[in-house]
Amino acid sequence: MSEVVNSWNEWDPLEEIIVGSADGANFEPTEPGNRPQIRNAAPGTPFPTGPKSAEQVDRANEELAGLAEVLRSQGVRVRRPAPHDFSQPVRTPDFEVANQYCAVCPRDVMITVGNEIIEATMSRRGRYFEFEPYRELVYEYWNADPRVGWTTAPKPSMANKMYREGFWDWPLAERHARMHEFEFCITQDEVVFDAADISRFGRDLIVQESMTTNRAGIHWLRRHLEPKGFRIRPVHFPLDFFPSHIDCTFVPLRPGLILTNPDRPLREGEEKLFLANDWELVDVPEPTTGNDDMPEYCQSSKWLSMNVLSIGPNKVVCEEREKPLQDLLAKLDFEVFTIPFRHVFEYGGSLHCATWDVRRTGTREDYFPNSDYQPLV
Ligand code: DAV
Repeated sequence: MSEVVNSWNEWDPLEEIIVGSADGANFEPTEPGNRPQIRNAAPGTPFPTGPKSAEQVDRANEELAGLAEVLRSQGVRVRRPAPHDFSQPVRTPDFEVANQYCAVCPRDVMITVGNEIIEATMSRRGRYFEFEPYRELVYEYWNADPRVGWTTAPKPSMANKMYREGFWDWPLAERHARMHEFEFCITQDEVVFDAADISRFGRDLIVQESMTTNRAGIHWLRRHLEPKGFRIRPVHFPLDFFPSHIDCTFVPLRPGLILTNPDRPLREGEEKLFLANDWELVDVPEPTTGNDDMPEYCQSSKWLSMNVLSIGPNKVVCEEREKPLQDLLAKLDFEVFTIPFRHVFEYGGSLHCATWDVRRTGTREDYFPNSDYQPLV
């Protein structure tokens, strides 16, 4: 029997995946790690709190069901998170937050690394317990196959001292001056990472330093995964002043091909590893919708356009309005499936974010044979 949990990269033929759900979703709370803002609203306009409206939830759920449908039509087994009441507050000895967020973006929380499921530490208070809607599935996989590994990364305190709250008020000039320091709203004292800052390439995990993943988080990943034969390679995108999650910036689609974001080049020198191993970096076209025209509660950038999902090394799902990107993908020999997905944007992501793949056909390959890597031990 093949492994119940088996996914080594972002592009191998997809067999089983979790598609998020907007049921019970709430507005993300304002907290030291997050300052959500209504787009184009007057400064100081408060961001809504509490549950999202039934219409908002239904519209997103309809699009998520559309994604599930396309995946099923391609022979993929689709699973969904368990219902969860995100209007519950969270109170720990270190913090209190009035409500939680949603289960639309499992990608941010859960990651499959080969035959192991890892639950990320998370970086925001409203998402502290976001693993809960996935636990039933995790138990199912874990019970079904003794080869399934299951790790929960250490929970950070998320106390005030974990955050640098001044970050949100830095003027642009200061951001620019600090852009090479990679210091954002979280400090370096505790282990912090969101799963979506990681991109899987077989033996290698490419991890972005960001507002949601710090150097201690990357160090924990190294200590945990290097003994299992993985290499953890941090990357940086200095022109992204609010980096969070790598999948709108650097998106591998098959061996040798990575979609890149023309506004967010890699730190100088970091491209060498990819070029030396025959990876082509291809800039995506300008998104069809500018930042000012994104949905009003959406906290992500226009680059959700490139948040595509691979069904296999020659099949991708792309948002229906992103015609220029669809054309590029077709030119690169992909079969492109298109679906509407814009009502999902206000829940933190697009097609890749809203999923968590647990099984793809394939094994662990070395896509970077040409590199020197110094493990910690
Ligand atoms: O570019 O706004 C959004 C990714 C959210 N999961 C961006 C990143």
